[in-house]
Amino acid sequence: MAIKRDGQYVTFGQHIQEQQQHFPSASGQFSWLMSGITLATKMIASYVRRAGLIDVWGEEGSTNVQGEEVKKLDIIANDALKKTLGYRGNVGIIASEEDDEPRVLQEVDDDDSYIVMFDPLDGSSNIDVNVSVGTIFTIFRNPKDVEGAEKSVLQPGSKQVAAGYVLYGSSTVLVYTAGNGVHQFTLDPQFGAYLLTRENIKMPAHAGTYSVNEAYLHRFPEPYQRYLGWAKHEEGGGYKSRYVGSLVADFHRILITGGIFMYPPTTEQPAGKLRLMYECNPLAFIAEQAGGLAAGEGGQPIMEIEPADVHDRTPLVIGSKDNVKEALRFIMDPVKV
Ligand code: AHM
Ligand code: MG
Repeated sequence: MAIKRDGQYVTFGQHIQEQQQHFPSASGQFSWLMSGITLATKMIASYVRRAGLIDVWGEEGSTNVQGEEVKKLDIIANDALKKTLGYRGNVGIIASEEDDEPRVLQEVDDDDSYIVMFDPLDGSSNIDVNVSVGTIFTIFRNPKDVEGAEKSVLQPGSKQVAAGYVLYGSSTVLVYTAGNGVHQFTLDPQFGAYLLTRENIKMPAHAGTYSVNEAYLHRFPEPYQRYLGWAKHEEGGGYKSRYVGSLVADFHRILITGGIFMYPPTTEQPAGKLRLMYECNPLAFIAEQAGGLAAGEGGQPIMEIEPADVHDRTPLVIGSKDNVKEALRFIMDPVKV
């Protein structure tokens, strides 16, 4: 049930205003920016809900900078975000998984100027088969002393001002943090508003579920193989496996019920598949705010990685604190385990 305060539902906009009292980064400018993201995701949700009725299945016919087939809905989602953010005068730079380079939206001079990065439709290969997909976003301050969009976006995840995702699942949920806990809102299709449904989410410290594309097991480095072998057998407690193949859906399950998600390095993709800036950093921020952990290569905290390019990839191990620590015992110190 949606949470009520003084008998009233709490909308996303109201919640951000309440946050401003505790957290200075959630300024009036910030809530104006966030309203652009919520508007775009409502538009995307309406397309996702009508997939099959309107012409949004299938490929658009091009490949993106990552060499991946671009789906029609990828383009629709990307355009929706760019258009709504384009009308927010405080967004200076945007970067998207679907665009080759970060772009300056407008020259912004004041102190409350932001960079928004996003994966407009994550897991889009699932759209044609009615499986959940999502939008992931992260917000940084636009540094005044750095020249050019390419350089301005290259900030470690620890500098994120806010981050979140929208999961177009059995219902549409928005999960976000601005550094003061993790909160979930559910889109009420009748009101057209995101209403607060979970506040101050805390991930269970441990759960017996892992989420990994295990078909690639033989391509993972040996310590990951040994960890998964250990976890599934009795000595590790006999984990069960859940893998949707949409990062947002897999992560959301872990956020609520606990466990671990990993996308290790593979022989084909030694840096992993997932993108640091607009996939791993936002989820890492949310995981840590909910009491979990997120690590990259060699156990390095995801949010400490210094990016070299906006489309950098990183291996990812993320989830409940004790599950991630358990996995890192294998990954970081394979000899002693
Ligand atoms: P995308 O951003 O092109 O959709 O790719 C990212 C997706 C993630 O949602 C998911 O975790 C992963 O790719 C699945 O990859 P794989 O099919 O190799 O398991
Ligand atoms: Mg993606």
